[in-house]
Amino acid sequence: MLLCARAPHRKRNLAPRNGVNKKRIRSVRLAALLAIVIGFLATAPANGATVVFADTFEDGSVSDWIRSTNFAGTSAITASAKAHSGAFGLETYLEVPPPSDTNLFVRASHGFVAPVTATYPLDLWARSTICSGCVISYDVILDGASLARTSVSTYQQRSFILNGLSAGAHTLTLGMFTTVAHTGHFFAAFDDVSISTVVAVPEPAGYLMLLAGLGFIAGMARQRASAV
Ligand SMILES: [Ca+2]
Repeated sequence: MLLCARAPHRKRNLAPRNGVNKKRIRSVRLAALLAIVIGFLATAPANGATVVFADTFEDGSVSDWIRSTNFAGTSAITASAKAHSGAFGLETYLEVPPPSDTNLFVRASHGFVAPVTATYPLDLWARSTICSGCVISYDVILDGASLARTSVSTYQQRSFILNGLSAGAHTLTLGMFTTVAHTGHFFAAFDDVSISTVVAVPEPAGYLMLLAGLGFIAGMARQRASAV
């Protein structure tokens, strides 16, 4: 009798419970979707990187770069086939210095404007050349301050973080430096130079919300699968 009396009661409450469960499922599903949307918005960069200055030298010209040197003989800056990518790279070189000349440089400079005071990554590829009995390096200089003086005979990728670069005009200088080089063609070469703004770093909380939302969705999928 007890079972018979309770059975209809269960049936009467079953529909409302399912209704509550459906509402709960819808609420959880909505919360999960909101978490995913908020997480996505929080993880998406607020703004993409903006290129402040770039040169691949693929126009075959370096006429927009300014040469400077302390060598009295033959020197040049040119778009040459010494490229990391494409057909052209920037080459700075001098020819046949006398043994008595030391600390020679040939440089190419280019101005750029930082739109705001901020941190700017500077990326480029660079190499110097082999020198027997002497040293040849490539120079990377910003506003007259050395960022790198490196001797390497194959192209290498370099990245510099220009911290707190003030808004306004600046000068990037690339070039070769040599000590006691003589009787040869001495160069440093560069390619794919770029200065850009920093891409916004996603907030960790955004990733957590995104993962939470995905977790909810996965959980719901498992529940539905087990219910079937
Ligand atoms: Ca190139």
